[in-house]
Amino acid sequence: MRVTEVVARAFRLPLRRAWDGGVDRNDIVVVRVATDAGVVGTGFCWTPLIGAGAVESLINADLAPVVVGGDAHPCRWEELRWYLREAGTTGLTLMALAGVDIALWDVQAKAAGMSLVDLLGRRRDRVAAYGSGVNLDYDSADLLEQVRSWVGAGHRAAKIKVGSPEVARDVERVAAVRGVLGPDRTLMVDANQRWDVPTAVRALDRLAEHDPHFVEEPLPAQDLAAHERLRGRTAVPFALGENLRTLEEFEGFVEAGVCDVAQPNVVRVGGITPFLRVAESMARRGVPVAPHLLPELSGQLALCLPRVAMVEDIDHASFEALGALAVPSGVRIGEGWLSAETGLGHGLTFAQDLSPLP
Ligand code: SMN
Ligand code: MG
Repeated sequence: MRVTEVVARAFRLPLRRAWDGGVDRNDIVVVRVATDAGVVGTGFCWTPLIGAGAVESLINADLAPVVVGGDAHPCRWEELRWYLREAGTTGLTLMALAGVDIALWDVQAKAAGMSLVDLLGRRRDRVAAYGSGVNLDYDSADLLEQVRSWVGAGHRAAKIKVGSPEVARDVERVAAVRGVLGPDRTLMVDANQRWDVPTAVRALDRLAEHDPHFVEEPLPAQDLAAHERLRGRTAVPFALGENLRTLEEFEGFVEAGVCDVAQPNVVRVGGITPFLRVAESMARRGVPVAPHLLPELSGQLALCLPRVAMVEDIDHASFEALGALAVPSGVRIGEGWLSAETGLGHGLTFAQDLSPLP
């Protein structure tokens, strides 16, 4: 089966409520891959703010001409990454590769008459999901209302932002959220790289009494040495990976003993092909994977991983909640569990009337 056409188009999806720092939208690049067997696959890239136009161009101008005419199989991933190397080997390059790779997996599953989950190998029928919000800017009342809505939806775990200018604000908010969750639900905190080592030590010393399951991205994501210094000074486990891009980076953090839960983002690592490699490597090293965001695809992958922690039910920002889908994906979250019955492929059909980038 050969590829006959690759077309990428970028779209803007406004958020219902802006995320911290005024992020008021998510952009996506939808990639259509057609084949000589008549099978058409859909891929996508996703970014909160930066890069969708560049990724769209990279796919249409540089990737499409080499993908067209070749085998419609994701095993071309290494070759395509090599081909793009002069544009860089991570960042936008990996996002562009993800768009094509996801489409090629969709093609493979559809051609086999299978769902993506069954093609990859379903290991479980459901995976635990947790409520998550980008809520550092929310006042306490809005934050607690959000957490109550997750409890009301049946979630048994929640993640909130920390990293306020004053540690005391974080302590007060985490204490209040623990009060809403009660002692038996799981509470996680995400600092989004906002701390340095001394601030992280101070904050985690005080947050520890509220029993955080983990702290996510306490420090600048690339600074392995800082994570090693912090490791010796707190007992709170570390979750990280949404800003790591390569297998080598994931393995480096795990081998340094500073990654307790790995959180690869399927788009940022370059697609399903490299995501599975990261997940397998993490499983071999005893590290559970909690795929970052994108619940409609992350959830399907999580059903197939050798070692999984949980998936993120991001508040009002799934593709379905953003109005990006023409039909429901078949991925469902309810009572704290995610399940997927997608039909053929990954089941994501993007709406025809999305707004292009201005
Ligand atoms: C996050 C990152 C990027 C976009 C939305 C949310 C956050 C998370 O760090 O882990 O949920
Ligand atoms: Mg995070």
